[in-house]
Amino acid sequence: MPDRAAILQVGPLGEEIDQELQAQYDVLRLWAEPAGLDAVAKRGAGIGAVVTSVRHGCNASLIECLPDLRAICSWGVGYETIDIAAAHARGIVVSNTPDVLDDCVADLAWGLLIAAARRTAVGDRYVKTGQWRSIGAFPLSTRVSSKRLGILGLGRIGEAIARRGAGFDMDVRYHNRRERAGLPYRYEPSLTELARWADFLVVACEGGPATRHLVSAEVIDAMGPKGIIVNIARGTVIDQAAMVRALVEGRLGGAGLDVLESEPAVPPELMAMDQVALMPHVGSATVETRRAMGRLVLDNLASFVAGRGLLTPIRA
Ligand code: 8YV
Repeated sequence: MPDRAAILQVGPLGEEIDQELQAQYDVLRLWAEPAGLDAVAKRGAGIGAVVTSVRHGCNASLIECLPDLRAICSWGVGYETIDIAAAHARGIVVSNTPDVLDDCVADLAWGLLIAAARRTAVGDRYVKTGQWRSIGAFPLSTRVSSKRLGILGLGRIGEAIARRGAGFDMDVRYHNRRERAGLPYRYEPSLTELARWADFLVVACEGGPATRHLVSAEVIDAMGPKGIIVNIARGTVIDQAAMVRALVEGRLGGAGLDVLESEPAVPPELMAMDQVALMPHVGSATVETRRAMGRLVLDNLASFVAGRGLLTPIRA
């Protein structure tokens, strides 16, 4: 039997994938190495691939410890924690797990939009704590159907969110780095103008320094006291302090947030707000999608090791 390819796994990816990696490769498990990076520095030669995730990342110092590194296979669609520039500078290819999670993340965006507008989580507590019986009718909420939906970032996930908008009879417009041809949604070159127009603004762009605080105090003010912001992307895209202030002062109507700026820390003000629906960063977290993401990491790695290249390389 030929030697198994040597790989470095930065963090655990769930029992099923971890076991499959162990069965097929000679795996150095970084998170289980008490010596950490020193162990990699000692045993790094011969390691041709890193398996990681957007949560565990792969920075320039780790890349430097691996003289024979040729590929990084990451779990998750985001890659702001991976030093792509350092990897590409050395000709190291990097893959992520696009496409397979678009539907689940888009579903959750709509779940949060409806939760913030129709107060479904609040209503659930209302019923379960007996207030339906003791107080009676639940306060009126905000209509969702046939409203104006603005999307920041019309990539694959943004498009899946936009498509669902048709089912809610919504007028959909978007803001992107650049306009995309052949789509039935109007491009709005100014994010502030998109926010002024929209009833709901869904944040679906990538994270990292390029998009930090794109949703600024000015954009938040443009949403206005009836506007609702939904974020299924990265907490860093929104100026969170400005958003919390606007919510406290009633200058923003509500928010549905799967992600926060310093997860899992939650600004205490949000905890008490019925107009804010929160989820613990679970956009892709369904059994089916997480399995598909794990499979895509394994398939990328297998394809690379077999000399056929990565299946879903990041071209940034
Ligand atoms: C994960 C994600 O839920 O793919 C991404 O970029 O953010 C999600 O799929 C997240 O990485 C879990 O920590």
